[in-house]
Amino acid sequence: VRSTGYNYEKYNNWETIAAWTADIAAKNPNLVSRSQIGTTFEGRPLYLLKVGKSGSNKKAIFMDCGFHAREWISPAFCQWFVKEAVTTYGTETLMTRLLNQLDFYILPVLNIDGYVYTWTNYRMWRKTRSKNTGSSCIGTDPNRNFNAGWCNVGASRRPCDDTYCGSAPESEKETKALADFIRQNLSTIKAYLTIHSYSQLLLFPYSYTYSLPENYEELNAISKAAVQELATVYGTQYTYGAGASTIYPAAGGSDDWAYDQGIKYSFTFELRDTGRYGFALPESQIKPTCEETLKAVKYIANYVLDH
Ligand code: ING
Ligand code: ZN
Repeated sequence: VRSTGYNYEKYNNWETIAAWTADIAAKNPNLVSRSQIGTTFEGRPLYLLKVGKSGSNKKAIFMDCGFHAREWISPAFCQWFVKEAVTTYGTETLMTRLLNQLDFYILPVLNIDGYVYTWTNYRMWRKTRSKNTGSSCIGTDPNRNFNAGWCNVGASRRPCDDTYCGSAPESEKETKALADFIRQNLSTIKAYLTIHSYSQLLLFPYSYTYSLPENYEELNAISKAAVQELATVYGTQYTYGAGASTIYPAAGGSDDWAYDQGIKYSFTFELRDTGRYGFALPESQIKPTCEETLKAVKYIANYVLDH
């Protein structure tokens, strides 16, 4: 099992990440395979990596990164996760167990067009880059575009706003491709993880309502343990809880939608920091952020495996 000469401690542009998806799959055929679940508005391929030892009747965990274009630490974490998987399989006990018994579906960048735009035009772009009929403003907030209390709260119906919910649920090619893939794999996907930044939070449903999910106590206990694990690495403190009360009420999020599809372990991570650098987290923090986040993700995956 090999990694590549890739630089995981820098932010990589889309061209580099796209080449990396092909390379990591080609070099680790026993653990990684690449597929394409759709294309973006501007025509870029939505690559998905399946990471795990082949086996039958495996549960799966879906994790995506790069919903919001400016949250660069998020795609960096998905890349880090896959790197750790292929380099520690067979030597690290927990990772070996996870990959033997689970498949991870990793979507390294969902909002590729937006990500490219943050590299070429405007670092603080958040939304997709799709055209809006009747407006000169561009883009929809992909995390307001899911069919979960769609546009009822904490979202805007104005195309010029950063939290524009879109013309309809799944109006974006990117969110539709993600939702279609999850619907097609609902029998195996037991957990949904979506990686954002910043604020150091571990959130779970619901965000579209103050009502609590049926397994609230369980999700709260998992979150408490996961952030405890995370803190063992560098002492980074995370807050956790249901989205609406912990951060703000917001409808149309992917974690709420996945939960309502029956995926009972559904979480949103908000990675470092708490605002000093915000979205412009320095590259020197990529490694520590990814190392600590990896601990929490592995904890959740192991829990899901046992339940
Ligand atoms: N935060 C998330 C956002 O989309 C969130 C918070 C999570 C909202 C889950 C709704 C559902 O606003 C960031 N930083 O994007
Ligand atoms: Zn975000």
